[in-house]
Amino acid sequence: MTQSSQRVLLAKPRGYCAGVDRAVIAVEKALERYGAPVYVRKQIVHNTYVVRTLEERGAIFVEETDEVPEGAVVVFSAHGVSPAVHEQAERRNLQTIDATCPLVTKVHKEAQRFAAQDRDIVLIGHAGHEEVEGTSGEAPDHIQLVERPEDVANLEVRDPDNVSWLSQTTLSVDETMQTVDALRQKYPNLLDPPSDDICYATSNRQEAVKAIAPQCDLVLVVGSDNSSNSQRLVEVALDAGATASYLIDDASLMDEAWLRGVATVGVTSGASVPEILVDRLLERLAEHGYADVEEVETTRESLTFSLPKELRKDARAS
Ligand code: 2E4
Ligand code: SF4
Repeated sequence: MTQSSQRVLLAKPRGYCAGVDRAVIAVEKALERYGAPVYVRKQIVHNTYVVRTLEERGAIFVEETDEVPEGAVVVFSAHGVSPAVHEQAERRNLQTIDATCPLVTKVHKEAQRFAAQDRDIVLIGHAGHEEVEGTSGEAPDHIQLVERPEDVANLEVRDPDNVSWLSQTTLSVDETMQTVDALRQKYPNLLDPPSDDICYATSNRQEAVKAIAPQCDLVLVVGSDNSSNSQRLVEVALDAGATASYLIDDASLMDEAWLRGVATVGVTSGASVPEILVDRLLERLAEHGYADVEEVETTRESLTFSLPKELRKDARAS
C-alpha cells in the first residue's frame, strides 16, 4: 500500500442530531441554573465521553428516580420515559426537566392515539432499549414488540383488521421496511403511523454511510456500544458493501491491524457522538498515512429544537 493511495472518506451528516444537542445543553443549563449536583435518569445520551464529561461538571447519573433525593432536580434522558416514571418523580416531589427528544415524544403521542382507538399496536424495536420501554409504557395493554421480520409469524392480535405499527426512532430503515412488509402480508389492513418514526437524523446518517461504504475497505463508526443508531451504521455499512466495519468509542480503540492492506477508510459517527471524537480518530488515521480526507455530503441538516419547557420557563422568570 502506497501512502498516495491511502485516503479517508468522511460521511456527512454524522454525529450530533438536534435531539442530542438539546439534551446535552439541557443538562449543562440545569447545572448552571441550579448548581451541582443535578441528577440525570439513565445516560442522557448513549455516549461514554458525553456522560463522563457531564459527570465531571457535577451531573449524577442514576438508573431510577428512587435514587434521587426528595425534591432534587432530575433530567430525563433523550430516549424518553413512560408515564409511570413521571408519576414516580411526582411522588418524590422531584423537579423534573424532560429532555426527551421531541421526535420520540411524537411516537409516544402516536401510541396514545392508536391506543385510544383501541387498536393493537406493533412496536418495532429492540427489547430492553430505554426508548422502547418509554414508548411501550404509554399503552402497555395495546403494544407488542417485534424486533425483526421473523418475529411477525408469532404475533397474535385481537382483531387482524385493527392493527397499527410504530417503531423506535433509531432502527435500520431497510430492515424496518422488511418487518413492515411482513406485517402487511399478515395484516393487509395494517395502518401506518402518520409520519416516519425513524427520525431524519437516523435515516440521513444511514444514507451518508451508504454513499461511501461501497468504496471503503474499512468503515469506522465512532459511537458507544449501547448506542442503537451507531450500531446500525456498522450494519448498514457492511450491507452497502464495506469490506469491514467496526464501532469504536474513541480513537484509542482502533486496532492498527484493521488497516493492513486498506486503501480507503470510511469514517462516520452516531447521533450521540461529539465531533471531537471524530477529530481524534482522523488525527490517529493521519499518523498512519491516511491524511487525505474527503468529506462526502449527502444532505444538509438544519433542524434545531428549543430547550425543554422547564428551562425555557425558568429563563423567563430570571
Ligand atoms: C434518543 C433517541 O437510541 P440510541 O441508542 O441510538 O441513542 P443515542 O443516545 O446513541 O442517540 C441519541 C438518541 C437519543 C437517539 N434517539
Ligand atoms: Fe431525536 Fe432522532 Fe436524535 Fe434520536 S436520533 S435524539 S429521535 S433527532
